Amino acid sequence: MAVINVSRELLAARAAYILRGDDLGELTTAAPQLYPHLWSWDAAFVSIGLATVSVPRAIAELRTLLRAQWRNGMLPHIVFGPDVDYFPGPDVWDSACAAAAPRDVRTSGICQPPVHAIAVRHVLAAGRRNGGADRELAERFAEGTFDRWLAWHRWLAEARDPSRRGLLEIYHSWESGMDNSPRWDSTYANVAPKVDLEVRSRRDLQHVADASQRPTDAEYRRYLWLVHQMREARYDDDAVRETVDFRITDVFMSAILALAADELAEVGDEFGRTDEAAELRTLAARFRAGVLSTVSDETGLARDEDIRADTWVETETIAGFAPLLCGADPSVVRRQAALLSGPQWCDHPALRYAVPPSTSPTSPAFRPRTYWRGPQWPVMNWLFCWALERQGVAPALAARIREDSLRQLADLEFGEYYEPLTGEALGSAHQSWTAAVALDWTLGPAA
Ligand code: 9WN
Repeated sequence: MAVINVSRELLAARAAYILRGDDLGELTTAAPQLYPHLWSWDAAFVSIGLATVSVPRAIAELRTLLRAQWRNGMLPHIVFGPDVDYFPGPDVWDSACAAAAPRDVRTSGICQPPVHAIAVRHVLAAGRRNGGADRELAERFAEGTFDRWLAWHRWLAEARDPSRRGLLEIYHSWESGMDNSPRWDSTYANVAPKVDLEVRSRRDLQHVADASQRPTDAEYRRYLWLVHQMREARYDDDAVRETVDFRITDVFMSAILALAADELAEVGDEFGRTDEAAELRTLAARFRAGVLSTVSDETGLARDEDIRADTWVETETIAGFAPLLCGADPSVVRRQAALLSGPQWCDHPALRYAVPPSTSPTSPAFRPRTYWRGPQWPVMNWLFCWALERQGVAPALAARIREDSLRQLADLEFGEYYEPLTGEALGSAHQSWTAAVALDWTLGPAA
C-alpha cells in the first residue's frame, strides 16, 4: 500500500462527501451498495460524524431510527429504506407478525449494541458548541426523546438480562454487530438448521473480490435458521429466549450498555429527570459488575458465556477488552491496557497500523482478510479511543490508536474494515460509519 500524505482538511472534506453520497434524505445507508438500508448502531456512529457538519441532519438520522422503535422499547437492527433488493429483506424477517413491531415501518426483528446515548450526547454537545438554532434544536431533541432512549435501555435490561446478572443475552450473532467473530464458533457448531432455507443472492459476495472474506453459505444457513426460529416465536421476548438455538451472553454489548446508561443518565440530570438518571446509574453499575465477573484470571480477558452449553468462550477477540471500554476495577483496566498495547495485539510486529485487530494475530482463529475474524474496524478504533479518553485512562494507548487509525484512513477508501498486515481496505468501500469517525476525529471536539 502506498502511503498517502493527506491533510486533516482533505480527509474531513472527503469523509463529508462520502456521507453525503450515502444519504437518502433522512436515512444514511450503512454503505451505498452493500448495505442499502439503515443499521441501528451504524446510524448512531453516523450521527456522531454528521453532528460535526450538520446538527439538524444528525438529529434527523436518529429520528429515523426512533420512528422504527418497537412498542416494547427495542430498536431494531435494520430499518428498511426504499424498496431495493436486499437479502435477507423484509419478507424474510416478516416483522409484521410481531405484536410489538411498528405498523408503518419495515424492520428486522433483532437488535444491535446500544451505542445510541453516546450519539445523543455528541449531538447535544455539538449543538451547544454551535449555539443559536442548533443549540435549541439539540436540547429540544435530547429532552424530547429521552423517554424513548430510556425505554430502549429498560427493554435491554429486562428482556435481555432476565436473571439480572448484568450481562446481556443475544439470540443471533448479528445482534452483536460482529457477525462471524470466532467468539460464536462453538455456539454455532451446535446450531443445526432443521429446515433447508435458501441462501438467495447475497449482496456481500457481489462486492468482495474473494468469497473467503465473508461468512460462508453454511454460516448463512445457520443465520437464516435462527431468524426462522424467532419468526416462529413471533419475536416474543420470552418465547424467543426459550426456543432459539443460539443463546449466549455478549460481554462487549453489555459493556456498551453500561457506558450508554451512564451517558443517558447525564442527559437525564440535565433535564431534571433525577429519578431516571439514578435508575440508569444503577443499571450501569449492574452491567459494569457483570462485565467484570467474566474476566479470566488466566488471560485477563472478559468472556461471553454460552448459556445452552453452560461454557465460557475463551477465544481472544477484541470483545475481551469490554472492561477497558466501560471502566472496571483499576487493576483489571491496567492489565487490559498493557495487553492491548502489547505484542499480542496493537504492537504485534506484523501489523501495518497499531490499532486493535478484531482477533489477536497470535490466536489460531486469526484470519487477516475475513470480516470479524482478524481485520481492523475503524469504528471499533473510535469506540476504544473515545472510551479511554472519557475515563482518562491509558492516554498513550488512546493517542496511538487515534493517530494510527487516521494514518490508515489516509487511503481515502473509507473501507468497511482493513487487512491488518497490509493495511488494505476490504469489504464495502464508502462505508458510512468509517467516514463518520473520520469526521469526528478531524472536525469533532477533540480534533
Ligand atoms: C448483518 C452494517 C452492518 C454492521 C454490522 C456488520 C454487518 C450485517 C451483514 O454490517 O452486518 O447485520 O450483512 O453482515 O457486521 O456490524 O452493523 O454496516
